[in-house]
Amino acid sequence: MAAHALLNAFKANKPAFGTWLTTGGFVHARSLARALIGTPQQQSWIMLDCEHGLLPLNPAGATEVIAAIHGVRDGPSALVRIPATGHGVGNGSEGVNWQIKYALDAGARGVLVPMVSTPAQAREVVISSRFPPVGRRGFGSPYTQENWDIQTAGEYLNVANESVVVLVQIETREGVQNVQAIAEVDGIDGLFIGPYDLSISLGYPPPSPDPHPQVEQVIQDILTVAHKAGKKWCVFLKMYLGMRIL
Ligand code: 3PY
Ligand code: MG
Repeated sequence: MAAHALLNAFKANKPAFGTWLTTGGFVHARSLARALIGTPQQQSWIMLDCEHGLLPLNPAGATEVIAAIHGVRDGPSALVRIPATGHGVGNGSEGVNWQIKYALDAGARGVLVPMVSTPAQAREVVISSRFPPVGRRGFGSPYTQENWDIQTAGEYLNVANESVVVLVQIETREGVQNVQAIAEVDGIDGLFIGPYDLSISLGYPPPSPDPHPQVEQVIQDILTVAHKAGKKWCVFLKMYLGMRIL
């Protein structure tokens, strides 16, 4: 099985610390991945932020950074936050569908989709992330397995559905209202809090640095819902310094 530090942490039922990356560059990304090995929190993932970061999906953006990170032996898992939001789902699920495909074809170990507000949107995210018969992710990239350190495309196909981590952001008022149904969608691995969007969507000021106490309560309630559904809960520890998945 290919290296997948985040999945290993999930299987060991351990909190998984990670780092947020907003800029590109092969050498920069490889140095970061190497630097995370042996950190006190055993950081197991790097999130490539193609939504609000300065990192394009393609060309020479996430694709190169994923290769750089996965070239580090026993390094962290590269995940991609795609630019499209759950609101883009429907009528062919425009951005969400092809952007998940680009990120996963480039070898990402998982995806994060912003602003998922309904179970239908969450289901569409899962369907875009999994090969048939579970979903309808297309197959054909000659590069994907190389970035998983897997010999053949067939071997990648055998492990992808159970190895790709699928995370959605709960950060809208509607998402909070539907959070239980979203958490219960099969194939969703975790709910990721977006503290800024969540705060402004609920009518509170943005975190500075902590969220408003009412927003904090909502965040704690989402933790309860996620764990009850057997899913992970993901939160920023300190804006732009680190985050963890519980
Ligand atoms: C938010 O706080 O809304 C985020 O998505 C963090 O980037
Ligand atoms: Mg957000």
